[in-house]
Amino acid sequence: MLGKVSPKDLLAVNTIRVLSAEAITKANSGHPGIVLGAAPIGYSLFLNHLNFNPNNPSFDNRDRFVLSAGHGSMLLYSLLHIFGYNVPMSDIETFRQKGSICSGHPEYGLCPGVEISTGPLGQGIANAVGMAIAENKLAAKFNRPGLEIVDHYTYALCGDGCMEEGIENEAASLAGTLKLGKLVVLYDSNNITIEGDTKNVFSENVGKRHQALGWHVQTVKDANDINAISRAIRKAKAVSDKPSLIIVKSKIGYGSPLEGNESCHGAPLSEHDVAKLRQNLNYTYPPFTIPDEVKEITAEYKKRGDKLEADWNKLFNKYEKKFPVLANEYKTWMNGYSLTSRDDDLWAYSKDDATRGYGSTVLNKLADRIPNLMGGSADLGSSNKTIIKKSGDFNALYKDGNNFHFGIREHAMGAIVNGMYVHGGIRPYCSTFFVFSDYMKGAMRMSAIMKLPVIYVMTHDSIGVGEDGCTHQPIEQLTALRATPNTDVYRPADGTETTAAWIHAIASDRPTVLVLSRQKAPMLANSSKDALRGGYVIEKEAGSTPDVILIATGTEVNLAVKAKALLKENGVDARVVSMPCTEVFERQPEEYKESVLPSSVEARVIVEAGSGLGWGKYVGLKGGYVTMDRFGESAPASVLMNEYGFTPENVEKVALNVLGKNEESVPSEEIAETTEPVTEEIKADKAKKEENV
Ligand SMILES: Cc1ncc(C[n+]2csc(CCOP(=O)(O)OP(=O)(O)O)c2C)c(N)n1
Ligand SMILES: [Mg+2]
Repeated sequence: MLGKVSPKDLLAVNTIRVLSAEAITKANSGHPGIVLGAAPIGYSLFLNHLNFNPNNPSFDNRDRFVLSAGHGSMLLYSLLHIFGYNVPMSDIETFRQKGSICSGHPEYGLCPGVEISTGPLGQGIANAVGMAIAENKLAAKFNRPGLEIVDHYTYALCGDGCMEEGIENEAASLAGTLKLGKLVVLYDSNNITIEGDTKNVFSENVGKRHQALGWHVQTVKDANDINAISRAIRKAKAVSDKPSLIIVKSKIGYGSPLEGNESCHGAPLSEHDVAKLRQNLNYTYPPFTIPDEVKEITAEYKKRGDKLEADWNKLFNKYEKKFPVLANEYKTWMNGYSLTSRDDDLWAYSKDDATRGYGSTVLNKLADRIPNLMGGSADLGSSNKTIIKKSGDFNALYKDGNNFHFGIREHAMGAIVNGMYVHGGIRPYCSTFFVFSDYMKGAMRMSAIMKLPVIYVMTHDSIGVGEDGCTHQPIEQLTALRATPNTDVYRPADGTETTAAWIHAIASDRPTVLVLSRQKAPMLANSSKDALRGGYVIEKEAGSTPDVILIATGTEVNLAVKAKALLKENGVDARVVSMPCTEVFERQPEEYKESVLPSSVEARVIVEAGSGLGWGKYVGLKGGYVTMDRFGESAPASVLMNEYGFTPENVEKVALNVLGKNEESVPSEEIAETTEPVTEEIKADKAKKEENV
C-alpha cells in the first residue's frame, strides 16, 4: 500500500505524526491515537484539495475545514504549521499549556486556521452543515454565470464518536434533504473509542445510513493510501446534488506499539513508545523540527494561497464592474449591518400582544433593513412567530427566501446557526419553545464560548404556556442560561422591551437568548429604552427612598406594577425595577446599578415565573421570592398563575412579609420550625401509602 505514496508525501505524513505525538508527550496530555491514524487523511485534503490562503486565513472564498473530532487538535496544528499558517513551533512545543494558541481542543479566534471551536463530539458536523448552508445561500444570491464569487467546499473530519452522536444524524438528515453537494465529510473509521472496540455499541452500517439520508458514500480501505483518499475527495466534489461521506478505514495509533488499541486514544505515548514510533516510521529528524523537503510545502502553499486570493480578487473586480449594486450588497452582507437612529419606528406598536407577538413585529421590521437576517424554527415557526412574512422559504429547490426550516432537530439547529454565523455573510437566528433549549444547550454553550452573536428566540417562557403541562413549562432554563458565561438572556415585559431585546441582539458581540411569552403582555405605561441597560426603574417610588423594591422580569413586571398600587393602599411606597437582562445590567457602571438598586434598601422581592435560584444576589438575605421552584402542571395559564402565587395580591403579601408588616407574617425563626399543616386527608393518604409499602 505504502508503495503508492511518494517519498516526500510519506515523509510529510510521518513528520505530522511524530511532531504531533512528541508535542502530546511533552504536554503529558492529549490524544495521539487519532493523529497517528488520520494524519494521511488531513494531509491529503490540505495537499490536494483544500483551497486556503495561510497568509490570510479569513479570505472570503476559502474552503472551510472543521475538525469535528476536536480531540485530534494536534493533527490540525501540525497541518496548519506545515501548510504555512502562523502557528509557530513555539506554540506547538507548548501545546495545551497556558498562553499557547495550540489549546487542548481547537479554539475559534485563538489559532489562525481554526474555523470553529470543536470538542463536544458531533457538533462539528452540524457546524459544517451550517457553513455549507451559508455558502449555498450566498452563492444563490450573488453568483452570476461565469462570475461565481461564492464557490467553495466545506469539509469536516470526524471519528466514530461524532458518528455515534444523535446530532450527527440530525444534521446529516437535513444536509441530505437540502442536497448540500459542496459538503464533504471524511470519517476516520478506526472502530475504536475510549472504551475499546465499537462492535458492542455501534453496529449500524454508517455508509448505508448516510445513503438513506441522501448522501453519496464512498469507502477508502486504507487511510495510508493518500492517493486513494484524494481520488475519493475528487469524486465527492464532482457530486453536486448530494453531500458526500468518505469512510476511511484507519488504525488508531498507527505506527506506535499501541496501534489498534484504545489505550492510545487519550493518553500520551511514553518516551519509549515515541522512540518505537520513530523506529517503525523510519523517522530520524530531531524533535520539533521540520525536514527541509517538508518545509518546501510551507513556502509553496503560502504562494499558492496568495495566488488563489489574487485570482478571486480579480474575479470580484470583474463582478463589481458588471454588477456594482450586487457587489456592494455582497460587501454589506459580509461586513454586517448596523442599525441607526433612523430605526426609531422599531419601537412603535399598535396593539397589546404577547411578547412573542411583539417579537414577530420587530423581527419583520428588522428583516426589511437587514436582508441577511436568516433563520427559522425547529418546526414551531408559527408558534414562535419567527417567520419573515415578506420573505419566502429557503430549501433544496428555492434559495431566495430567508425563512429556514430546521425540522425538529434542536441540537443540530443550534450548531448549524453557529456554523452559518462563522461562515460569514449571514445573520442567523433560530427558535423553539424555551423548554427545549435544553435539547440544544450543547450548541448554545458553544455560541457562548465563541461569543458568536447568534440569536435564540425562545417562546412559551414559563407556566404561562398553560395547558401543555409540566413537560412544556420551563422552570430552571432561565437560571441555567443566565449561569452560562457570555450569554445575554433577555426576558422582556412588553413591546418596548422586546424591541430593546432585539436591538441589543443585533448589535451584540455575543449570543442573545430572547425569552418571549405565549401569554398577553400589555404595553406598560413606563417601559422605556432603558431596557437596553438590562435593568431600570420602571415605576418610581413617591418619596425619596422606596420602602421596598419589587424586581420583576417579563410578564411579571405588569404584576409587580399592580402590586405597587396595592402596597400604596397599605401605606407602603414601592419601587418597581424591570430587569429584562441581568447580564447587561451587570455590565452597567456601578453608579447606575446603585441608582436602580440602592444598597440602602434591603427590602426587596423578586417576581419571576421561574426558579428563584440566582436571584439571591439582587434580593439579598432579607428579600422575598415570588418564583416557581417546582414543576408546573396542565391547566389554563391564568389558573396556574393564580395557583402558584403570581398575583398582585400575593406579591403584595410577600412584600409586606419582607417588611414585617403583614398581619399574618410570623418571625423567621418560627417559619423555620413550622412544618406543613397536616390535614385529615393527607394523614389518611399517608397511612394508605405506608400500608402499601
Ligand atoms: C459530546 C462528547 N461526549 C464525550 C466526549 C469525550 N470523548 C472525547 S473523544 C471520545 C471518544 C471518541 O472516539 P472516536 O471519535 O472514535 O475517536 P478516536 O478514539 O478514534 O480517536 C470521547 C467519548 C466528548 N468530547 N464529547
Ligand atoms: Mg475511533
